[in-house]
Amino acid sequence: MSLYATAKEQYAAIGVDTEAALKTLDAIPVSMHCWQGDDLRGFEGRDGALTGGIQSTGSHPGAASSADELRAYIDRVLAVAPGAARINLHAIYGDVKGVERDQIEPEHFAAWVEWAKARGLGLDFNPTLFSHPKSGDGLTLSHPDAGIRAFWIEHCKRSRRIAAHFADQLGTHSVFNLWIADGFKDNPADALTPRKRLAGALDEIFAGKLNVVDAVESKLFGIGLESYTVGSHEFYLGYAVKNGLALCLDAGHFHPTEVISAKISAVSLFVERMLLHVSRPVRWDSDHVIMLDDELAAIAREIVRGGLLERVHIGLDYFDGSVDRVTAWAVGMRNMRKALLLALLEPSQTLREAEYAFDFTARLRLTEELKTMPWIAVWDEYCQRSGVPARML
Ligand code: RNT
Ligand code: ZN
Repeated sequence: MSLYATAKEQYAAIGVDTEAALKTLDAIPVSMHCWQGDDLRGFEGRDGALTGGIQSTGSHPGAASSADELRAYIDRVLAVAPGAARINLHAIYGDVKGVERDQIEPEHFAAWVEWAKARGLGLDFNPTLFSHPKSGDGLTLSHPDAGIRAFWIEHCKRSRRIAAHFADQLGTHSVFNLWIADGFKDNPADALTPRKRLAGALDEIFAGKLNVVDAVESKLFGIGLESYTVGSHEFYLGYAVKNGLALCLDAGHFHPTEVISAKISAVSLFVERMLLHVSRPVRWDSDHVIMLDDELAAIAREIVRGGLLERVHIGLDYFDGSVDRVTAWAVGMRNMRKALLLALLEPSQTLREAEYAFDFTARLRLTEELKTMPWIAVWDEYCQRSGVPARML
């Protein structure tokens, strides 16, 4: 008997249908962030450091220096990452050499659309409000200068229209996710006014219905912006609930002992859609490559247990320049899918029944035994059926 056949029997014995799990698993879209491939430099041809309180560290050779090269890298990742994928772009990744951010148009992304079409991939989109002279004060959409705010509002509106263009062209939804770094290094004298300005700017950006999934992403702090973040979690949770937007939860954007897996069920009661930026913070929002660790498993479990696969958009967000970039992506994509597989192989009904009956002993026993069930045989079978290597040794 094959390892898979044995595993299938063992799972069947605890009420889990591995075939059904694999069918569901394969269809879950995971949106891969394009920016792991070039350390978030983009193709504007702008010399200068990455700003906005984020950092890519490491000097492993091979950062992509053109969109063609980046796409070639992504093709290599998709060849080893099983399951439905999407690609998540930032505005700086178009053919935008010398193009100001308040001038970007769908045509600057034509090559991405052609490439995505040929592969049946969906595209998601983010405006880029960092690494730019007009973000130099640490404020963009909440800047006191109306001219600076207007520049960024225009950039965001255009970005949102580009996302809608992707949806129209590719026949699948497009997530438009807005994150800004706005904040102060030291304690603000007025924490309220920048938030009012941000809310006003968002009202302009999100005015008018477009064929996009609108999402907003909060943050706790950034480097050099440690004391105050305009777009905090409470700010965006409130804004998303009030305006019917999706809320983006980034795994690195909370206090070190807070985890987004613990927030998913609560948020699901109040917003229709969520976007996840699955990342791995090490002591801070360091954006390490995601590992198959407890939190990754917990994130996947909460989505599956909550029946939220249709309402939670899973995206990755990390950038490690210290290792081979294609490998970094592939490891993360495969880990996300492994975590989802683990979640789908849970005998969820049995666990729930034990809990509903206050039989926490049975819940504990089963939870622990599940950890050493032969899930890897199911993974291997899945990879084989998907035509990708089971192991990347
Ligand atoms: C930064 C946010 C944001 C970015 C990307 C590049 O802390 O997580 O999502 O990482 O938009
Ligand atoms: Zn993020």
